[in-house]
Amino acid sequence: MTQPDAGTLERVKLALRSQRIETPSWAYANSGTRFKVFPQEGVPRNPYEKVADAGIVHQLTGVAPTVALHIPWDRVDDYADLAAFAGDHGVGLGAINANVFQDNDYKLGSVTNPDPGVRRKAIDHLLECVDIMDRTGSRDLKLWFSDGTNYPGQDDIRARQDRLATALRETYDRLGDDQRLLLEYKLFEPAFYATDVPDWGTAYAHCLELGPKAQVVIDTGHHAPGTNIEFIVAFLLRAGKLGAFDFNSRFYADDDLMVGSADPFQLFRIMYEIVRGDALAPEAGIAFMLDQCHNIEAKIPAIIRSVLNVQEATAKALLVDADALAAAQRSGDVLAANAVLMDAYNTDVRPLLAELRTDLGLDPDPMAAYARSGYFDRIRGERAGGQQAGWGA
Ligand code: LRH
Ligand code: MN
Repeated sequence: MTQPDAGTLERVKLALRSQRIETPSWAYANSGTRFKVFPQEGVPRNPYEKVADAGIVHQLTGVAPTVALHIPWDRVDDYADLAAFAGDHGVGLGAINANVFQDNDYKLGSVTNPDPGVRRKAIDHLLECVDIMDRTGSRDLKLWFSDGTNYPGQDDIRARQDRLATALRETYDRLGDDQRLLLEYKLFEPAFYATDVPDWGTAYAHCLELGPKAQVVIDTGHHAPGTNIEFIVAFLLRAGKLGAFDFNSRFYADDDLMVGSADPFQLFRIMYEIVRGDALAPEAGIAFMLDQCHNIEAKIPAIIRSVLNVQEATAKALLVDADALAAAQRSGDVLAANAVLMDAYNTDVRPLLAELRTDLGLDPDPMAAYARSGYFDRIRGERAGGQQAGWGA
């Protein structure tokens, strides 16, 4: 196993400098499972405090310059003011996530509901989110639908697809020239028989039908166990229909744990397809977002750790010797080809990343820097009173 030469290390560091990871406002607030959401000291009480926490994550990592919002969890009177506040904290407002999964009216579905009045209400929320994007300057409208059924016969699977397509079409046609619609799929939960957007194929087909401003979101926790997610990445990249990731990790279902914590090798394989597809740089248009909930662990350190996990997987992916790999693949040398990938994966990239942070004028160890910053003690004091923000489930 040869150590990467200086030229390779410089190439890798240069690529890592352009990495951008978007953090989710809701991961700074209380979120958990259907059994219990454990409150924590210092949790934000409003979108401004969530954005401030996103600011410290970017300040310490240098690669998390935007924060995704979720509506209505992050509804404010003045989005331009929130955007200015975010700017003061060194971050921008990112994807706008619609929420048509918590209103009582959506029991039998939102945009796919048998009741046209309920469908209208859901579509109006999606359109309201585009209005908000006009005010926050966000490019992406992210749509996840909890819509589905629990029992065979409960509703007509095809009719629900027609209703979904109608809602997506009206929303798509409302988008501005520089705006996108990102469609997220999920195998199951909260629906337990048929989910209306259950897999990448369904999302891909709807996005093809809609047009170039519609792309697929891969939430890494939304697949059946054993799914080869990097295949989906490679396929959608090749088709020009991969718009974004919701990064997290899981041992069983949609566990929403820290990305890279349950399966760092899978994250490496995913980032290798991104590197192989020349899709890491912001110009490639892929939004790398986290979508996690930190029910028992300290939230800001968990998000910092998650950003570092993505950086580490990306650095390893960038170290893959593409020429050696191509040669081994061409000659059908299975073991040699696998070894090229494993050599990169088994490289300790932490010294390289520490060096990169020093080059960027950052502390080489953001976790230690956060612990020393006194930020938690400050917010614990400042945020003692009031109602902690949460996902209100
Ligand atoms: C659904 C999901 C979706 C978000 C929500 C917080 O499971 O992944 O992306 O809206 O989590
Ligand atoms: Mn998600």
